[in-house]
Amino acid sequence: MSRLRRVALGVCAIVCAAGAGPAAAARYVVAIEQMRFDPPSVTVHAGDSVVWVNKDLVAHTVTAEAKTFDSGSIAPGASWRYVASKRGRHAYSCQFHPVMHGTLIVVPGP
Ligand SMILES: [Cu+2]
Repeated sequence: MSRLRRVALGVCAIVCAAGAGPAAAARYVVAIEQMRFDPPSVTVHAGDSVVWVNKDLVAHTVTAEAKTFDSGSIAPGASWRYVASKRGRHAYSCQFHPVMHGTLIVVPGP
C-alpha cells in the first residue's frame, strides 16, 4: 500500500469516527404548501430525518397509510420531524385532506 493511500485511510478513519463522514445522517425537508407535499416523494437512508414544514394557513397531518408513522395535527407554521427507520415504500396522506398524497422511501443506511 502506498504511503498516500495509508494517509488517506487514516484521515477517513478519524473523520468517519467523528460522525462527519459519509455515514452521517442526513436531513430532508418537505414543504406542505398549497395543499401539496413538495417534493411529493423523497428517498432517504434509514437513520436520516425528514422534517415536514407546514407553510399553509390550515393544519395538516403526515399519516402513513400503513400507520407506520403519524404526525398528528401540524399547525400552520409548525413542523414535524421523523427519523426514518422502517425500510420500504411508505405512502402517506393528510388525514384532514385525503387528496394530499406523498411517498417516503426508506432504503438501507449507507
Ligand atoms: Cu391537509
